[in-house]
Amino acid sequence: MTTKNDALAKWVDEVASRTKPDNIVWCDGSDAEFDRMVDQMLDSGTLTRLNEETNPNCYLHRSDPSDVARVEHLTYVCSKDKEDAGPNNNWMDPDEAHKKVDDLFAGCMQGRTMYVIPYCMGPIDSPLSRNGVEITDSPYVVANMKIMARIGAPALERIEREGTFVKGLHSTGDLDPEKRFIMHFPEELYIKSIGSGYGGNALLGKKCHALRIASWQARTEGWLAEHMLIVGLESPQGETHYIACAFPSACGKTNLAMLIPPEQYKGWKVTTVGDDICWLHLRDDGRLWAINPESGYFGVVPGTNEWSNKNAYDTLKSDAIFTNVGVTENNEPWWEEKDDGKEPAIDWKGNPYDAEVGPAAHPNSRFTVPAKNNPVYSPMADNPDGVPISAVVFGGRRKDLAPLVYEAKDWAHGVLVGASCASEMTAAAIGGAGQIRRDPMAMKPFCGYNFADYFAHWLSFEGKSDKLPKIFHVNWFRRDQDGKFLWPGFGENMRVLAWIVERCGGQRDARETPIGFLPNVEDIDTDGIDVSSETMQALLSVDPAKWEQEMLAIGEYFSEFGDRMPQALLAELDKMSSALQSKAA
Ligand code: OXD
Ligand code: MN
Repeated sequence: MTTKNDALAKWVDEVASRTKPDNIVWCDGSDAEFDRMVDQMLDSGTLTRLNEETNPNCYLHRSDPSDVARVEHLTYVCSKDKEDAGPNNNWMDPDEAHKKVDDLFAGCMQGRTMYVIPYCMGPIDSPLSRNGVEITDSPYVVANMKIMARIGAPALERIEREGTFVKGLHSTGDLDPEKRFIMHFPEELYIKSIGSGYGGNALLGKKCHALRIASWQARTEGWLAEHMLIVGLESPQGETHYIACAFPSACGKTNLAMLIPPEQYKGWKVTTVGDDICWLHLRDDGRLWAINPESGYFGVVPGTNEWSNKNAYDTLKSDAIFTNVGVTENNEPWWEEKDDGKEPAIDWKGNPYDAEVGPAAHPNSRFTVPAKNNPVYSPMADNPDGVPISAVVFGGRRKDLAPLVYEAKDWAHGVLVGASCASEMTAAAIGGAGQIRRDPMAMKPFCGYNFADYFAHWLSFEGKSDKLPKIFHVNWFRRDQDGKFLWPGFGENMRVLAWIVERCGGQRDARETPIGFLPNVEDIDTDGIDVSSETMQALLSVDPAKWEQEMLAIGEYFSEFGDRMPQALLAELDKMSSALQSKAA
């Protein structure tokens, strides 16, 4: 296979002459090709087959122990003007960045095969989808890309028809953390990633293209590329609302997207459109329509069990590539809180398991699995038009301050709510786990341009439609003084989603506070869960003094963006601060 697209053919030649692979394979995306990749990795020891009876067609990959998460400190946005990347990104001059990585790419594929993977982010027949081509020397990347995106012949046809694609060059190099870089050149629609095989660094369609490059493109073209799950909620009356939720990495997006409603909500039907990324377009009807650019899930494994998320648990029983989990004596995959009554024998590094040494599964161990395995997969995920969004929900992991749920007063206030999100960091990125950091719209690691411009872009939607989604904020992670979670989470989050949907349908009133509209305590159904009305009061409390402190911290954070910060957002912050002050007075 080769291509009729001259730019692509030329780029492949150029890369080959720099990287010097032994041979070049154009990926057709077929099942036979996937099987060939797997066989090759089984032969080389890159993969091992898991227990065929309990986990058919499932494999384990153990990564280099230094290569287990995204590397934000080695991820750069290399725009021509440093200010365009903003203080939220590491920046390097594009010429310098190209030179730096090109030197590392020189000859790096000697003795290896170079794979050319044409892919399409989004349904293959959707005008909202975008094309890309990833060149890689990793069969693990080829197999995972087949799960995560629409790859191969249909994508190449689309590229040849449309003539445009994002270029992504990847090599595992020698996995030396000192020679690891994830570089983005937004003006050239080019990504160069070397030295890592980890999903977020190496499956270039995902974070690098569908968020960093796409967010830049979205701004210039008038749409939004967001770190959001998309879930469909059909009420017992048969009305479906789609909601898009932005939570930082490893804060439960996959769980929420596949939620199983508790007994009291059995009349509701929950379906998954996406679990990580959402592209939003304003259509002529004035509504924001969303597609999920991905076709698979790259989810966090630990904590997944039959009780926390049976849908996810069932989804990954077959056809999954596990990375960095433990195994039992019986060769079944094992992870912390799997709660299946079995014991790990070998840990994620391949050593005999010893609880004293560390967990069996790495805290950021992952599964890659086709979305269609999900028992509640929404066929709308393949709809070329996407789905209309009724509510946008922001959130984070905060042990205090933020109530269980509140609703922004209007779009501009909602943008402030999103822009001021903060969260405890998790194992999804190297370094800093547990520390609170500002993570606007859960996009801190993923926005490919200056956050000040990004906030202005979000604000710009206000005047364009009066049918924009309502904006909410949730916090499933509030704790009591002993550090115990106040809210049970998982499927019980349905109780909060139901309130959100009812607010969207105008069926519920709420109490107005300086931070937004909060539920009346009795409007969140606690029937069947062990949450007392005092706990509910605590979950829905707003402490004006603490919030005033928060306003100062937000103001300080915004000041990092200097004059570029939109005045309208600062005005929203002032409005909220004054409302809090008059409440406290
Ligand atoms: C992810 C992440 O893998 O956000 O989705 O890190
Ligand atoms: Mn993510």
